[in-house]
Amino acid sequence: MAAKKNTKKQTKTTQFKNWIGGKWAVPHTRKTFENRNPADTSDLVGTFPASGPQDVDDAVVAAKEAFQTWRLVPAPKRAEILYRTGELLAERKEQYAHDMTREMGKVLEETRGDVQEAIDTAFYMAGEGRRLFGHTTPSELQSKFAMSVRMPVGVCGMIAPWNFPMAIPSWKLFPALVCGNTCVIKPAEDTPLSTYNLVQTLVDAGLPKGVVNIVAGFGPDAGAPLVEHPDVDAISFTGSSEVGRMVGQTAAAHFKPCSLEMGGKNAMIVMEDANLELAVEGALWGAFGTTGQRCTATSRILLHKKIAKQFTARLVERTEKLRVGNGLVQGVQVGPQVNAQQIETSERYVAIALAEGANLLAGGKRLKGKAHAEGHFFAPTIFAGVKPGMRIAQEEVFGPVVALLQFDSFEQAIEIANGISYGLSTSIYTRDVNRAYRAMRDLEAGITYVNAPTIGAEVHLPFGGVKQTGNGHREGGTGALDFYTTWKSVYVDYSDRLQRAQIDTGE
Ligand code: UN1
Repeated sequence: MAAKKNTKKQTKTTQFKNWIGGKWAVPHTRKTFENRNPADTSDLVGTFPASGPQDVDDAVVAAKEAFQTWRLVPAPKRAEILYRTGELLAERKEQYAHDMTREMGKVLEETRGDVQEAIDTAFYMAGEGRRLFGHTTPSELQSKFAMSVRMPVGVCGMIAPWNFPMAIPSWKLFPALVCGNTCVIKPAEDTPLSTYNLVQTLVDAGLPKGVVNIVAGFGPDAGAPLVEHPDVDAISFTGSSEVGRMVGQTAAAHFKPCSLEMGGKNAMIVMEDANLELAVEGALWGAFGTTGQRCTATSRILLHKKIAKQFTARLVERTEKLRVGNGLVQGVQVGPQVNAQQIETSERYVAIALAEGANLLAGGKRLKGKAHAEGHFFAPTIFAGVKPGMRIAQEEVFGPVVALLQFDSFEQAIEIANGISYGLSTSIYTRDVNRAYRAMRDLEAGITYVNAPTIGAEVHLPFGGVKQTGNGHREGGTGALDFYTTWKSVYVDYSDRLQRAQIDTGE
């Protein structure tokens, strides 16, 4: 990948190989899979290796070897490569956004935002190269110095999702790299090109060979061997709770640090004193932005009964006007779902909600017709009359489907918002400062927004959730550094005599 010529060839032929030890590697399996445009499935974006355990092993061997030199590169120097990566990504933003819309579907404005999130992460983590703070603290003994320092973990295995194809790999790779780790990343099978683009940029910015390796493929054949590999020292996974549970259990059996970021069923509370127009705008963006395919998507809207009717009418009216189509076309606001399986999930939940007695107010079906014939398009869908216990109010759909519920009091709203197994993002629209602060305190979630929808996290703050959304780790912010480093406590005794802690207390 280091040579630009090589890259061009890769792009033109659209046949990608694995990237291992600074070289393109044909998979041992000799198998490939296709990456197709979800807005037009006749458009083949590229073919990628369907790797197996041997490919994973090659990548881990390369990463393990590279770790011995990369860990010794001073952190500010490692950071300079990230800084340069940020600059190059900014230059390539338009091309990479275009590639991403083509493979993932979300509209160009949003894929630009996705690349921007990687740029932000690059600059933020580059800054960390001159911090990575530990602590110094007085020793209890004389002439003894005590400090704690951050050490890299080693080889980090990463399994990325398809909904933020560049941002989320950057949340994993950049902090890991600045801390001195080496990486093997398995991109999502729906959106591998954006990971290749990201790693290409790191390489062009001067990343030494073997420091980041890509093994493309499917979960059972490429993901599982990565999690199980004895020389992989930590695992970072973003995806479904179902797969996350398997990843976590496997990692636990090997006593491996493992960061899991999984589902959400994120509630927006709209109080009776809210700016309703603002809340409707927020709901549209939170529920149907990224076609509802965000872990932070607004999938439940809790309405105070005094404003429910008015809000609902306005939301339905605005939803029906949304332009759904190919994200590369100017004016389109909602792209396709990423693949056939996701659209089937949306259909399944529409059937479930109807059977549970919810009222379908908008959408509820696939979009056909000329503009939508070749892609996975689903109409933005609203259910009203939803009760807190219904499956449509409890389970993650990961599509453009939102459930409206009603409440009588602030206390009841908090109870409904918290009455789920997930705890990623939450939001409240109100002009009452006391309620806003109580919501910040009482909503059980890793993220709470006031007068904004449940989406829109910034990279320098911790990202992640409580309950079944995660297992306690955070991406973004300094939380990421905590995952990608391990603490070492160092004691330096300059007294020239044996001093015994807890014993030679000087009494
Ligand atoms: C996700 O929801 O899967 O906070 C990631 C946001 C984005 C990242 C979302 N910055 O909406």
